[in-house]
Amino acid sequence: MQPHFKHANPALRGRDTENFMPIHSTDISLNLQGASSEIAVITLNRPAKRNALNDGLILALRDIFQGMPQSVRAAVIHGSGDHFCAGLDLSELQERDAGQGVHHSRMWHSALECVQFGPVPVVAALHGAVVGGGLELASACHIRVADSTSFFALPEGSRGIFVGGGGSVRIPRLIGAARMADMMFTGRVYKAEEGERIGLTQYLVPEGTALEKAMELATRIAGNAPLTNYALMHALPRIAEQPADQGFFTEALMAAIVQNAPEAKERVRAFLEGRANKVKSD
Ligand code: 1HE
Repeated sequence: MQPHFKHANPALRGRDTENFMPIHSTDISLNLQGASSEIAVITLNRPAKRNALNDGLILALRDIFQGMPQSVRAAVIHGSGDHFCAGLDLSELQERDAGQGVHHSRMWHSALECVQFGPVPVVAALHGAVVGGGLELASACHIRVADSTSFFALPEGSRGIFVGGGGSVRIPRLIGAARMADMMFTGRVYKAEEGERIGLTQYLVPEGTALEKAMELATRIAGNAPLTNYALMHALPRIAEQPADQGFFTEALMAAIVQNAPEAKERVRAFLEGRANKVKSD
């Protein structure tokens, strides 16, 4: 079982966002946490079906990111029950013709683009099954924290289908095309420790603590200058795809824009005047 995150301020605990925007699925929820409602906690809430992603849930996920309240500076996504996510809801996998198949996959793409290139950085808190479309969703997040019960697989290979939620673009960028092909060819399942070793996740934590760790990280991220977070989400992945010469130039432009923000100047001044934290090794 995942622990339920409790904020220090009881007034904000479990604050519902129905006043901010409609969510057209009971299978996903959004709660704001933090003293200024700066952390969005998004819960896949379909444990009886292992949080399998049906169309309504994917569209609701897109809507949450498109309508994120202004106060939010970082988001955490996690699953209720014993698993993060069992991937595509296979009961909805109907007979589609080729054109419908393209549109269905593109619908997933647009939703997961809203996660990756949305308003705020997203930390995925993973436990249990992180498989198929569940791994595709996790791959669209910016940081992945896995507890020791997590396991990762792409069962599409054995179901006679292919990834359709952007997995073939994002997963090779994390672990390489050869490892992804192996997962799909052979049904290989990576355990939590292996997932961290090969780069699927950045943090490995004890059972039941992924959400707590993800909240800690999101709180730190929310304290960054917003323009720095924006550059990390929107400039860094593009620079990483550019030839070095263009990447250096884009970096220079982004660095100049970010350092010009009044908040950046104040943060640097605070350090020089001994008012800011030093970098510590522990
Ligand atoms: C589901 C799904 C699902 C569970 N769609 N209903 N994904 C998969 O191929 C993974 C399929 N699922 C599993 O391998 C296992 O369910 C788990 C390892 C995730 C969890 O096992 P367990 O023993 O805890 O649960 P369970 O008993 O298998 O499942 C509980 C219920 O959830 C059961 O329904 P019930 O009515 O009999 O209670 C399952 O049928 C249901 N369930 N997973 C529909 N995925 C954009 S393209 C992405 C392509 C893909 O993601 S393909 C990979 C699909």
